[in-house]
Amino acid sequence: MRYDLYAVIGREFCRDKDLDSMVSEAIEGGADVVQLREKDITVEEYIRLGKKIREITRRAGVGFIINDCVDVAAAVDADGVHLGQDDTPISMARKIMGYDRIIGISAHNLSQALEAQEAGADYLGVGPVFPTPSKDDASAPIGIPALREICDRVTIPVVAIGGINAGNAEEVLKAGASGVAVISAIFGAGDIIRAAAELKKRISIIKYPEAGNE
Ligand code: 3NM
Repeated sequence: MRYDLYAVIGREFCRDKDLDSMVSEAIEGGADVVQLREKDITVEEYIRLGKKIREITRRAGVGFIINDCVDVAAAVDADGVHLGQDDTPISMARKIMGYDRIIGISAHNLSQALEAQEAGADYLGVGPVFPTPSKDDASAPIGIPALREICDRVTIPVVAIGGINAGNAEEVLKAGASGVAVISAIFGAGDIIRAAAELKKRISIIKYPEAGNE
């Protein structure tokens, strides 16, 4: 799975548009993977939304990850689940998801990152790298040096998150992140397709300079 541009979305970030259109526009702009992140929701509703996004992502050939709920991820045939530090333990998640599906874990420091890797995570979501407007209970920003240290010390892909945009993506990727996960940089923009495309272009220039992306 490619994590280059990892779009995180939930209903709370939809303003005048519905979730389906926002996801479609992010994909049109170049999102490689979409995570559906819902907090206050019934399992039934989470599955209903998840099935719709699964259809859109499958048609587009884009990865699809469900936040927090392993059972919802399995029920909607997502490509994987993203777990927080206080969610289902990875060993239990693996039993439900199997080895063909992806398990990502949020890590906010080096010890959590090493522990998640040891426990068998497929990738890490590391952050918040910068202050974020999108998560009320976010921990303090870790900054680029701490991100770099984590990237240097783990072998699984690191997806950086928190306050990332087209203006700072370069330093994040140069610190060793495999990709950037964003909410506001894409979904807070008036033109989602354009914002995603701009960010994707920056990412591609840095990750694949030989491809002549400039
Ligand atoms: N998780 P934005 S920061 C969902 O640090 C999320 O684990 C974080 O939104 C973490 O791109 C965050 O708007 C919010 O800053 C990311």
